[in-house]
Amino acid sequence: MAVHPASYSPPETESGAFFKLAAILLGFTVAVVGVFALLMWADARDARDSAGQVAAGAGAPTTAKTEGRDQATDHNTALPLASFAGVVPENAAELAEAHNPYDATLPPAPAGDLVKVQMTLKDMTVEVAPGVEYNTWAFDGHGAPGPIVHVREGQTVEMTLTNGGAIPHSIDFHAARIAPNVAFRDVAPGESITFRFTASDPGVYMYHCGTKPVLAHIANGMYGAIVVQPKQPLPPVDNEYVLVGSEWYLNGDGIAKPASLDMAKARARMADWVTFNGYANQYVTHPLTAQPGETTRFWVVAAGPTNNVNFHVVGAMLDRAWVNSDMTQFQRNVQTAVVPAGGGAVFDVTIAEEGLYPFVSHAFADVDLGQVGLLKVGNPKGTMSH
Ligand SMILES: [Cu+2]
Repeated sequence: MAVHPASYSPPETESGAFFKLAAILLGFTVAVVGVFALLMWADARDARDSAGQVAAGAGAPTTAKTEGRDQATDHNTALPLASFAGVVPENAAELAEAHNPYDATLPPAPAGDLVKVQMTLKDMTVEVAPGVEYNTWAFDGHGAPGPIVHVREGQTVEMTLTNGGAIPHSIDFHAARIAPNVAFRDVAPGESITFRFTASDPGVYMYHCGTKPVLAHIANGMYGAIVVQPKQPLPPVDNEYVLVGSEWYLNGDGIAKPASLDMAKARARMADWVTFNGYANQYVTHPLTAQPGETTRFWVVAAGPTNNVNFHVVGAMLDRAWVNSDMTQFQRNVQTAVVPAGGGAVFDVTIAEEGLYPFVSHAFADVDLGQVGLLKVGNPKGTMSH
């Protein structure tokens, strides 16, 4: 019986010697690359630290105006980045039940040619997951997202933004064709801006603060949705919900004290929580509803700052999908449609059978971080098993 050694060593031959030499050279190369990588890392770290100092207004007196910026940029000096994904207090289930969900129902569009929209910016602490608090810069005391704006195609929107926060902010409507340097300019704390635009493009659009660094302002909750109802009426439906996808990057778990933005994590796309309408899993605990045989219309915006929403309803089809908010045509029977960060889309879903139908971003890392809800059709017994 032949005995097989645990590891096979070929006899030393000419090619064996060649491989040995190659291995030595390879080892040397790896060492050199390693040293270079280390130098580059140190360099990047220096660059980032000095960028942070610039953004924080180094040398400027510390005022309320700079404190907000410090919050966005200053603490992000420690590597490696720590994740607080899924970290909730022990009574999270209870807190989730007690949470008052963001009302996803599309509000009616006002009548008349002119729609006046007023929002006051406010720095406020909100919950982004059960027992997880976060310091937002919020549109109109809503936390995030800001209020749903609903207008009709052809109406004039008069937007007045009052900055009740500590640093300059602005508001950028993707539904507007307008000179951004004028309408979307920064508004100093305590001041207001008013501008008008015609809602000439139907669909669902993102609005957000466009003040630099935009990544920080959106990540801090400064976004919302505006629905522009087409002149040519859409097929009638029974329920209409607005969902704004977004993600949160925390510099702490937000349990003992509210978390703020970790800018390094936002740059690295390392979200702790990903949500529909600002709070992880809120429509799992408090499902959206429909009756069997009804059609539900979802107006979906991906606010990001960075993530798309890969919209999918488990157990159903997107019977009509106005992809990219192009309201001139729809696709039929779509399984999953991408709503790009900064984009919107409209989906009609008809469900015949009673049950619990999860709606998700089918990028499942985001489901794991909270971007999932339920459409409860009829009065099914029990809960989702997955
Ligand atoms: Cu802002």
